[in-house]
This record gives sequence, structure tokens and C-alpha cells, in this order.
Amino acid sequence: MRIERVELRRISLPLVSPFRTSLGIEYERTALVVRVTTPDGEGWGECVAGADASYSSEYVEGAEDVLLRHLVPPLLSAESVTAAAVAPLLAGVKGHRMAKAALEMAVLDAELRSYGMSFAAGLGAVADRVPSGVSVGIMDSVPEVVDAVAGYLAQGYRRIKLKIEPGWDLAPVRAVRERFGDDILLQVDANAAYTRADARHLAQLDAFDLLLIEQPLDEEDLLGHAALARSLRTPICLDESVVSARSAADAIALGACHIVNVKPGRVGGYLEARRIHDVCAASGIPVWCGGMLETGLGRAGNAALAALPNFTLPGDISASDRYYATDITEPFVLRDGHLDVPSGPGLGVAPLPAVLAEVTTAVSELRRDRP
Ligand code: SMG
Ligand code: MG
Repeated sequence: MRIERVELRRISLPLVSPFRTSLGIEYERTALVVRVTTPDGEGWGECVAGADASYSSEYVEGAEDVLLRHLVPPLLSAESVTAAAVAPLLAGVKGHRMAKAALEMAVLDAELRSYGMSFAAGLGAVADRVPSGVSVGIMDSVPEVVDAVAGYLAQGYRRIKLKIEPGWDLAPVRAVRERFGDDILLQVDANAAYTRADARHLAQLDAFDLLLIEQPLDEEDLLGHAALARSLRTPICLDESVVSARSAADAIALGACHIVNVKPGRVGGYLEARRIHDVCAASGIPVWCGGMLETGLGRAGNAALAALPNFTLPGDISASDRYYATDITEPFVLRDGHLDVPSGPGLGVAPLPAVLAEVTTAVSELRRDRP
């Protein structure tokens, strides 16, 4: 496939309600939409880098900059490109996994569309719908979070994840368990807000029969996670720490996690995400698909990924209306607590031109020099 043109659109989408984590509070989602054009068609990608560098070192303007200067030009100079060739072609650029993932996603979409094959079929999916979990932000009071959880359960969400931080952990978890009982699937995510010194405090979460605790410690503290895994009954899940199949294998070998959250953006793309799925499957480690408040584009790719066989826990793959009054694609809706995995060619969805135009705040493009 020859890439003729790459367009980057910065978009800003208002959230239906503010989303607070231990990292900060978000009122809108800023993202980068990538469109690649080939002689036969086009493909779409979404960069999950946030407005600031709080979740990882990447942020949206940084991703845009590295794409324009260092990642897109080699693709435009290559005679022919496949999705599998993108990562090797860009290996000379260190890091910037979210930026690379967005570009690879757009190339993969274009490639699969050209074969008439869906993301799900291309990645090896074994299900046509996936159970939907929801991530519930930190709130001002415990009754407020209990009400929010009641609303999501009433909609049919299959699993609840509570964001936690020091000072907002035992009380909301206890209240949710007391109100909704032991049968709901419940887990927590700290986004690295604790230290090794908090082990005894975190052990008090063991009383609540949680599915897992996600990323309690700093992303670089694998040994700390391994020590914590030995002292808690609650399974440890890693998010930020796992940036590649190799780091997943290392974390597993060190005993630093029992479960892995797979996010294609964090690990450099859907193809590396699938390798993580495979590494974990070979080690008997279950995985689930994380979320980065994706638009319908990323949500479509994530639903396909989550339909692979070792995605045995519900993912952070909510309906579009969990975050957005208007999505940039046809919205994903909850049906019986599940999302349908798109079956059309490529992602199976594309941006609605009028909505995309409305939410775009900046556009840049690079073209191939010679035809
Ligand atoms: O897409 O539903 C979603 C977001 C799920 O909680 C979520 N994501 O650490 O797992 C995580 C967070 C990262 C995004 S907030 C910076
Ligand atoms: Mg997380």
C-alpha cells in the first residue's frame, strides 16, 4: 500500500460530566485523529495521548509534533507500507508509543478495508460482542459515588471500576459493596497514587473481594508491585507499567502482576497489544482491555481487541454516552450490558464528517513528494 497523504486533526470533545482520577480532573477530551489516504481508499486512527503528560509522558501536542517531524515522513517515503511494517519502520524513533499506535491504527484500518476484512477478524477475535465495564471517577462524597454506580448498574454495565487515591479508597469501596452486595464485579484503579509504604493500608481492601487493584504504585516500581502482590490477597493488575510485550513478560516473571490491562495506545499499537495478549495467555495471565476515553474510532478497535480469547475480564469499554453527548462516529450503545463488535471492513466505523468538522480545533497534513 502506498501512503499518499496523512492528515492530523486535533479535536476537543466535551465530557458529559467531569472525570476525576488521582492524576487530575478532565472536563473535555482532547485527541488527535489520523487519516491516511492511499490510492485505493483511506484509514482512520486515534491518538490517546491526553491534554497533559500526567498519565504518561505523552501529550497531544507532543504527539502531533513527533508525528509531523519524525513518524509520518518515513511512511510517506516508503514505496509500500503494511501495518506490520509500521513499527519496524519507526523503530529508530524511541518511545512515543501513543503517536506510533495512532499511525499504525490508521494504516491497519486502510489495509483491512482494502481486503474487506474487519479489525476483529484481522486480530483474531472469537466473539461478536464484549461485556462492558465502566470506570467511575473520584467524587466529592460517598453518597455521590454510590448514586453514580446505581445509575451505571441500572443501565446494565457488567463491572464497576472505582478510581481511588489516598483518602478516597476504603470508604467508597465499602459503601458500594454494602449497597450493591457481593455479586457485582468490582475493582479499583489507583493510577500509581500509592507507595510501598502503603502496603498495610492497601491490604485492608482485601476485605472487599475485589477482582483486582490496578496500578497501585509508580509505573517503574515493578519490584514494589511484586512485594505488594506477595502481601495482598487482592490480585494486582498493571496498566501504566506495561508498555510492550517484553515489559509484560518481565512483570509476569517478577511476580509483579496477576492480571494485565491492555491499552493499544500505551503499548504502541494493536499489533503489540495482540502480542501482549499472547504472552499473557501463554503464562496463564488473564487480560482485559483498558480505555482512554476513546471516541468511536478507538472504541471500535478496542471492542475488536477485547473479543480475543484471553480477554476474560470485562474491559473499560463503555457506551459512547458514558463520556460524550455526541460521538464523532455512530455511537456505541449498550445492549444487555455488552457492546457489539463491529463487523464491517476495517474499524467498521468512520467519523461523521459534520461532527468531525465541528469538534476539530486544528488540522495539519503531509503529502508524498512525488506521485
Ligand atoms: O475509557 O473508560 C475509559 C477510561 C477508563 O479509567 C480509565 N482510564 O488508568 O485506566 C486508566 C484510565 C486512564 C485515563 S484517565 C487519565
Ligand atoms: Mg488504569
